[in-house]
Amino acid sequence: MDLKTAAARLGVHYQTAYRWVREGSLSAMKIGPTYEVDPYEIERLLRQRSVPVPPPMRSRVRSWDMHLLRLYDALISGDERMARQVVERLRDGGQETVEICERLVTPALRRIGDAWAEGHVSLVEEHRASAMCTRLLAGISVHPRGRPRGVAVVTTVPGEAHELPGMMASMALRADRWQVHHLGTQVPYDQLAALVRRERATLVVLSVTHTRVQRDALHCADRVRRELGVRALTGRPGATLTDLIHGAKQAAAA
Ligand code: B12
Repeated sequence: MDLKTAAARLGVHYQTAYRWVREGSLSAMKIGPTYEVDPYEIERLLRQRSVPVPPPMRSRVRSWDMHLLRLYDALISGDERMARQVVERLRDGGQETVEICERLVTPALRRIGDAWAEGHVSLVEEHRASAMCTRLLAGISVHPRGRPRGVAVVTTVPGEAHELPGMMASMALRADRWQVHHLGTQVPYDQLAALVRRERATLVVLSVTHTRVQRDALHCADRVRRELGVRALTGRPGATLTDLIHGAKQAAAA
């Protein structure tokens, strides 16, 4: 049978069946310009797909505090290999990226901020640690397959130079199947609006870490809603990624 019929039998889109052929998970023979699939191959794949796939093993973390301490020490001493090991071991043990952010990276950054404010950590040590966190987060970011819930734009308003919370917000949304345009920090309203229109975004997320920009962020979100007719969420220090995911889901459902 041809690939179109095979796709229909398998209950998937033609493009999906075509991708499977290209990847080698569905055997097909190319005859002229078309692919021919053996009906037995369809039966084999249907049988294979009907066997439930067990969820990934997730080992229990006995003490997040211990991992936090190790990560904090690694970040402060500039030991990137150790920091990567702490984070990747947890990831390989099945911990979700959002959980690693919330229970490990965010508390470590807060601790660094407190130590910096008290004069125990220097500016360069803090800069080095932040740069390490950026790379660690990029390394554990996930992009699950599937139809996106919507298109989100993540950034901060001018005056907000803290980029890690926005990065974590983008990671959390991507892990929850949003298509994300991550714009880094400090994007002026007009340019944000142009991109939102061009990409037909359905959600704008403004991260806030520096309390001084909270009002500007709320004002910007208000303009996004009124002028662009697009939902907008603003963060605040201490707000969680779980709050964000929840708010984004509500926005998508409304
Ligand atoms: C690293 C850092 C910097 C770096 C940032 C580098 C980088 N690449 O990002 C640099 C050096 C640039 C910097 C600069 C400054 N910083 Co600074 N910085 C920090 C530090 C140590 C970590 C920042 C961070 O990532 N925190 C974010 C996480 C860890 O916490 P969070 O805010 O709760 O984030 C969560 C939520 O935001 C949520 N989230 C994200 N998006 C969204 C969206 C929605 C809708 C929702 C619901 C949730 C959500 O997810 C995050 C993760 O869980 C903090 C310490 C701290 N306590 O945060 C200080 C801190 C934020 N900085 C501070 C200060 C004072 C400054 C400066 C003014 C210093 C100066 N004199 O120049 C400047 C301001 C720059 C500016 N204009 O923005 C203060 C802020 C105090 C205040 N009242 O706001 C802090 C708290 C340090 C302190 N203890 O005093 N900083």
